[in-house]
Amino acid sequence: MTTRVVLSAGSNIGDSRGHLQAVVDAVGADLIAASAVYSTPPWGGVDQDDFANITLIAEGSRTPRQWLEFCWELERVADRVRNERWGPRTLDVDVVAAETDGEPVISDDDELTLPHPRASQRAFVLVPWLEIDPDATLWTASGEQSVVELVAALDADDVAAVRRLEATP
Ligand code: PH2
Ligand code: MG
Ligand code: MG
Repeated sequence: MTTRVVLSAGSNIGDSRGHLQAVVDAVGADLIAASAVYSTPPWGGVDQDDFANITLIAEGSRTPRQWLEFCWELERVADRVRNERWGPRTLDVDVVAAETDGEPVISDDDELTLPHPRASQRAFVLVPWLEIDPDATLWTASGEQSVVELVAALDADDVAAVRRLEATP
């Protein structure tokens, strides 16, 4: 079995570029594509520094649950402290969506909710994703939607505020 995942990584404490590069390095041979680094205003209403964000596509033998645990391990290595919801962090790595043997994984597990329930509202996830997969689709409550359409439905100012920095972390 092969699982393809879309991962979103973000950082706004410490060496953000370094934390994002560590994610790319850890994915290693499973990496299909990594977006450029984007500078993005904080989403979610907490007053904090801008984030550096990347979106990755990876594929390998890990199950969706094992990809989640891989993300947690990367956060642990980055000394992530869990305090305020949507607050500042050294590194957050989320599984946005997964497909096992080409079939979308839909899960309402408390720890592994797939697709990520807020991905469709987040320009900082969707805009970098489109860079590496212009045909991307996401399963939402209203069915399968193209990421192009989801971005078009977001506030144009929020989309414009997601700024591409450079080709690698
Ligand atoms: N992560 C959050 C909350 N808000 N905003 C941006 N721009 N980027 C993030 O990665 C981010 C956020 C919690 O997961
Ligand atoms: Mg997150
Ligand atoms: Mg997270």
